[in-house]
Amino acid sequence: MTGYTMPKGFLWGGAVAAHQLEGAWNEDGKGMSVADVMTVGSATKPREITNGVIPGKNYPNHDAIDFYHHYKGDIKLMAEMGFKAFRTSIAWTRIFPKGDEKEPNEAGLKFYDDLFDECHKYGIEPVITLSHFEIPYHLVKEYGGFTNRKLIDYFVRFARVCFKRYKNKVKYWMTFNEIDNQSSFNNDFLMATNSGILFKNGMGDKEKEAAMYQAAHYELVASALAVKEGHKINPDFQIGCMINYSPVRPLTPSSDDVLLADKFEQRRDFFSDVHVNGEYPNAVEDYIERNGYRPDITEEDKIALKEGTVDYVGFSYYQSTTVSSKKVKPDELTDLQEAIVENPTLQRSDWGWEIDPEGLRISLNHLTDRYHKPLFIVENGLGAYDKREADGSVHDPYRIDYLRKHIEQMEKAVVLDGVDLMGYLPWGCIDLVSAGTGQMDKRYGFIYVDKNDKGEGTLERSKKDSFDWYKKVIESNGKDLD
Ligand code: P53
Repeated sequence: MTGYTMPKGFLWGGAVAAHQLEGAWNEDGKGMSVADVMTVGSATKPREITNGVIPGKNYPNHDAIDFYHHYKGDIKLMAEMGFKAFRTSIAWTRIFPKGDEKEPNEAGLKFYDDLFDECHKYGIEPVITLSHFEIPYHLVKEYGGFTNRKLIDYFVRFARVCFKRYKNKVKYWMTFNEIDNQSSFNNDFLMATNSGILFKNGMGDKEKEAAMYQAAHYELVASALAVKEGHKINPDFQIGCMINYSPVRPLTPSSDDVLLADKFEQRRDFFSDVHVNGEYPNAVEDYIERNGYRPDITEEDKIALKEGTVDYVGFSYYQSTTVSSKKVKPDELTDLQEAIVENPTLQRSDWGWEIDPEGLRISLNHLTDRYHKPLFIVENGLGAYDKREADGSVHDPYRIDYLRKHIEQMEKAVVLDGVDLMGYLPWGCIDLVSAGTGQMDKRYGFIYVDKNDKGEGTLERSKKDSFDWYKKVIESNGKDLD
């Protein structure tokens, strides 16, 4: 199949996050992060968030795929695919093990120096998320995560140290991964990973939502202050936000469904609205007011938000969202999750994620119209069960099919719709620990890693069929999609 050629300099590559692949969870001075107290789950069983590390439980992030000791070989494989960019995160707890220290941990800083050097050896541009679901556990337990204003300073200190240290090695940054996911404030996993909030049993929706808006505010201020500092440290830095974008569709053409979809989108886009515009959108400001949440927002915060707007909008795209006013009336929308229904026109993955390639083109158009900023697809992909054959090969036509259809839509958005797109970094380019379920067997990679949900395996790496396919896509700059 022939696709369109992407503009010169388009960043083809892949994406991962520190806690999902590095392992070495307590080596070289690394502290415990919130990901280190999460057990393995499954497609039907959520991960447990334990009170500290309990001996005998299976914590898949502790060892993950041991990228910490395998990164040279892994980067070499990515270079072989022709990667122009590689997105990962800096584990906050390698740099500030508890999060509130004054001085950083040199061994942690050194690891990322070496990793970034390894990328540059092959002309691969690192794309770095500062906070990707790996907030120091100490900040969660002792401070209540981002419900505490002190976290702003701790995050900004972490950001400043990274910006200064990697000033000449990293150009592309993002502050908080999928900051908008916490709009589903009843999801304990998303609240813990996004903002370091552990809700007490029996807390009601109102209390949870108020805490979410407070935490989101402090994170948005922390992000803005970091962006401002980053630009001072290196004016060439490109610092973006990162959201989990999902275009919202009304289940029917009824006005109630359409209005519900609009309201849903306003509340979901609130996070990127603030990141890009430097101020709260009216709809959400009114909503917060009306509900009596009154977060602590100072005049200085407002100035910070204005002075630290982002350079681009990074986003993950996995699926679209369909809502029905039969579930929630537009004026009664609180937890966004409650409005969602299945889209009867779409197929689902083995984990129930809807597959909607056209939704990616729609996303690119919506985001362009809303923000007038360059966009960057920093996650997209299919989590699937793979089978490694006796000879080491892995045949994954379903993954190729998924990616091909999404790339096709992305290319149409760039060429036919005029979207300004920086690059495409599919998720989990090497098999890693799933964030949502903690599984190894929910695989996204072009590179297979021999390890299962029980933690057994040799960690041996092998190329899937999708490896050679993606290599051709990159080589042809998007033209050869066969
Ligand atoms: P997993 C929820 C909804 C959308 C994206 O997810 C999400 C999540 C969290 O599970 O996470 C992003 O591994 C995230 C990655 C994550 C990836 O999507 O649950 O930024 O860390 O691994 C895929 O299949």
